[in-house]
Order: sequence, then structure tokens, then C-alpha cells
Amino acid sequence: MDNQTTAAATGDIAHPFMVMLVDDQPFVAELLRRQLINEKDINFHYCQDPTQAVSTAERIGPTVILLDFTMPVMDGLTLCQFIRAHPTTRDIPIIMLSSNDDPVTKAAAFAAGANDYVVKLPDSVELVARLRYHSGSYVSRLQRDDAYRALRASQIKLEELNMQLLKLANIDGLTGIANRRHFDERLAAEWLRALRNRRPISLIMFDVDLFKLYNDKFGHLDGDECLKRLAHTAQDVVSRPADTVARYGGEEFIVLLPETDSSGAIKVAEKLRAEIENLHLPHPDSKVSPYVTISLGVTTILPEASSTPDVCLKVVDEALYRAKDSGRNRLSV
Ligand code: GH3
Ligand code: MG
Ligand code: MG
Ligand code: MG
Repeated sequence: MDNQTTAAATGDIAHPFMVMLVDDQPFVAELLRRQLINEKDINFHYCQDPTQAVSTAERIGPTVILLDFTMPVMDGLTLCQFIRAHPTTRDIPIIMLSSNDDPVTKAAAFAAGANDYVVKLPDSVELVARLRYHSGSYVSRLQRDDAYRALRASQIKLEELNMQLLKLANIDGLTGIANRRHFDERLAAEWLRALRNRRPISLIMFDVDLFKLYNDKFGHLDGDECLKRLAHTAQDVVSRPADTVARYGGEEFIVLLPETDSSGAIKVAEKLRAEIENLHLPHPDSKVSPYVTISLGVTTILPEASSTPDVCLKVVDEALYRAKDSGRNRLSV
């Protein structure tokens, strides 16, 4: 027939309504078909076998199901419960069709999950009004669900992108540890906290010894690999959650140790120096050691309102250069 289709309900506003009738008697289908023949936006599909109703509904996507109450193989109440229990059909509106006008039968239909109940055979105007009403509210619900899902998906995507952006802004591209920007933020925050609580802050700045010679010997790519190893080793050594290890410049790193006094910071610095030398990364052209080594500056400050974090950085930088001047592979305070 011309108004029969297999298209599924998509929630598209231009999509016609799809009425699916489940009834054991073909003449009922013929009568209904005639009642709907002039409704160009209402498609009609007849399913005689109630045991096929759920799979047919899955295939054609009805916007409303007209369900015969009395059928021999499976009665309308049972089928209604099946449709309600099935994940892809459970929200489709169901109008129960029965020749019975008894209130108890009607109540049983609603209890089984029907949305409406009409006595056979209803007047065309009333039937069309009911079919439009149920189909319309179902389609707008699908549209709302789709819109909501799309909105949530874009929100989640945006959150992911923001997280990635935040990560990229704070992480050093080569080593994957914190970058200078992140370090500066952490230092400013910890500086203020230490000022408030009158607690010490320690900084360790370290620089690879004779790294230019390492690059000259092995090439820049191996140099990069070496920097990664050093960064990860430093991160392993500095393990308290409040501590921050950052790549400060080319082959220069910095460590922030909040709530740490001078003796604590010196212990961490010495451990860093030893662990890195003990990696035994060959550096044949170094005059300091057969292996890659670092020099470290260490400083501990009790922040004062008259001072700034920059002062701290200057002091630790000077300490690092003293370590270089006094022979490298050592720390200086
Ligand atoms: P010193 O012991 O005095 O620090 O000697 P040095 O050779 O390490 O010092 P210098 O400042 O002369 O050289 C630093 C070298 O670090 C030069 C540069 O090629 C290298 N370097 C800086 N950043 C990177 C990097 O991202 N990758 C590689 N492979 N090398 C880098
Ligand atoms: Mg029947
Ligand atoms: Mg160096
Ligand atoms: Mg340097």
C-alpha cells in the first residue's frame, strides 16, 4: 500500500508519523487503513502476528502502536508488557484497542503499560487525534533526548580539551615534567603560604655538567634522551606530593620543596646528585666523571613581606654557579 514504509522514527521533525497495528483480524487493519488514507503524514504498518511485533517495531520504528486486546497466540496485555520490557521499544506509546468498554479491562491495559485505550472501532476524527497526540509527544521526546545527548557529548569533549590545554600549558614537551610556567605559579603560591605560616621554602637548581660536550659527542637526539632520563630520575627522587620538579631551561632544572629546611634540602640535593651519577650514562669527554653529572645550587628561605620569589631564584642561581666554579658534580649552598 502507498502509505506503508519501513523507515525508522528518527526524531527528524519532517518525519511522518508511523502507526503500527497489531491485530489478529485483517479486516480491522483494512478499516483502519481506510480511516488513515487521507492523512498523508501518517504511515501505517500492519502486523498480524503478535509474536513478530517487537522485532517489527525495531525494524520500522513506529511512533505509536495500536494493540489489539484479544488475540489468540499472545494477548494484548502480555504483548504490551513485552514491548515495555524491550530496551528499543519500551518508550513507544501504546494505544490498546478493544471492543470491551469495561473499566476493569481498561485499568488492566494501563497497568500493563498502555498509554491510551480506545473502543473498537473508534471514529476517524478521534482516532487520528489520538494517534497524532501520542506520536507527536513521542517524537518530541526523542528530539529532546537527541539534543540532550548531543549537548552532553559536546560538554564532555570541551572538558577533555580544556584538560589537554591545561596539561599542555604546564608540561614540558620534551621531558613531560612541569615547565617553567607551572613552576613559577607553584613558587608564587607556596611563597605566599610560607609567608603566612612563617615556614621555610627550599629551592634546588641543577644544571648538567659539560652538556655541550655530550651533545658534541653523541648528537642532539641522544642529548634529548639524556635530559629525559635526568628529568624522570629527579622526579623519582623528589617524591613528596607538594614538591615540584620542573625543567627551567635547556639543561637546567629546578626543584621546589615547600616546608623544607636547609638540612632537608641538602639531603635531597645530595641524593639527586648521587642518583644521577649512578645512572652511569657515559660521558667520555667530561673531565669531571666518566658519567653524566650535575651541579646543584641549594637555598632555603624564610619568606618576608619585603622580598619576592625572584630573590630566591637569584640566590639559588648564584649557588649553582659556585658549585660549577668549585669543580662541578657537587652542590653548593
Ligand atoms: P656547564 O657544566 O658549565 O654547564 O657546561 P655546559 O656545556 O653544560 O654549559 P653550556 O651552557 O655551555 O651548554 C649547555 C648545553 O646544553 C648547550 C646546549 O646545546 C645544550 N642544551 C640545552 N638545551 C638542550 C636540549 O633541549 N636538548 C639538547 N640535546 N641539548 C640542550
Ligand atoms: Mg483480536
Ligand atoms: Mg650545563
Ligand atoms: Mg646551562
